[in-house]
Amino acid sequence: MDGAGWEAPGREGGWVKGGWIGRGPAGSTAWDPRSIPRTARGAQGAPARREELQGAACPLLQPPSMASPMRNLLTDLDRYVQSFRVFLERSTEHQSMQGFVERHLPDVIASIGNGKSTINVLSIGGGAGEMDLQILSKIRARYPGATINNDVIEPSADQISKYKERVAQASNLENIKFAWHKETADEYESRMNAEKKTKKWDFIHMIQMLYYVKDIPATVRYFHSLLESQGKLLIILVSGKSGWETLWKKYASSFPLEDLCCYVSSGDLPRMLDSAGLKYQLYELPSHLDITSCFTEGDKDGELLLDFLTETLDFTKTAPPELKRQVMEELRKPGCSEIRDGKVFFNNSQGVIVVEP
Ligand code: SAH
Ligand code: HSM
Repeated sequence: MDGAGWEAPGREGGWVKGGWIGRGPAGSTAWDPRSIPRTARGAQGAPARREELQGAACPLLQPPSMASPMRNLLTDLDRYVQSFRVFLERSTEHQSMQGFVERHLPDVIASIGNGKSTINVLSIGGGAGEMDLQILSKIRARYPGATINNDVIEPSADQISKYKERVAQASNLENIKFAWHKETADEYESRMNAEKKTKKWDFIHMIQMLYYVKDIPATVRYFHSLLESQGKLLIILVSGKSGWETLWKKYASSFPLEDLCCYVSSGDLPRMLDSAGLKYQLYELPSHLDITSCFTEGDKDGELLLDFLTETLDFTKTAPPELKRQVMEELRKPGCSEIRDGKVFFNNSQGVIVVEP
């Protein structure tokens, strides 16, 4: 992967970057799920331990004896979804992904359904289905005669209901059967184990959701094991070159992770996948997020964006003033953002990882 820059508006590109990156060493040794326990990366880029992330070492937190009022954003899934929607409105996230779907997905899915009359697709954390439907339309186009089963694992009832509305309004979904499961990725795995099922899939995707599982390597390994012999696993995460990396490397230990989320970027995946001997391709997608409203006191959308950036429920009202001051200052710096025409554009570049069966 080269050091793809990110594109603020007005620069020459929209979506531009992609390319073959690497493969795991053939026959390399066993995967150690403990190697990167659900983690943020430490200051030197090494995985940090959960205890370190949760505050012991952080000078900005109150002493352990004083309970912090900060709660993880996922403790209120409705507010999480609300903040995600504002994030989508102010960012080019889905547009960047759409560029990938147009330019690269046809090659990725070129052989997943060869010789099959039914193609099984599993979406983990499918949200309101915007990206899912784009992916399905490419699979539909490549395999016009096949029936497609699309199963969605998604814990938010609100997201599922938006997804269903979108499907009801779409006109190009012939022969695609949808099934929604209101559960997390971990719950899906437990349910399958309890039912002693190992249903296989031709295409599995996890778009911007791996932050929310308990054990990232074990989750990737589990879902990879469900791939059919020609299947593919697509993972999208924030890029290791994004503003997220800068912000979270410095402040992950100050944010309330509460065992509900962690920081991981596409930059963490190669080590994990290499140690499992898996082959993969990486693509870098430039994207930005307009965070100007975060700097206007009392701006509701700005507050929701700050929640999303810090994974903290009501960050503005619950963060200690010194932490808030530092985070606001950090968000304007070049490691996180670019200031153009009086607006602050946070570097929201993403990494796409396509794992071979
Ligand atoms: N893939 C969609 C949504 C990404 S937002 C898109 O890119 O637009 C992350 C999604 O993951 C949310 O819809 C959230 O409800 C869901 N989610 C949160 N925790 C999860 C978990 N443990 N397992 C599966 N999905 C989860
Ligand atoms: N920590 C959430 C990062 C993200 N999710 C970006 C979607 N886009």
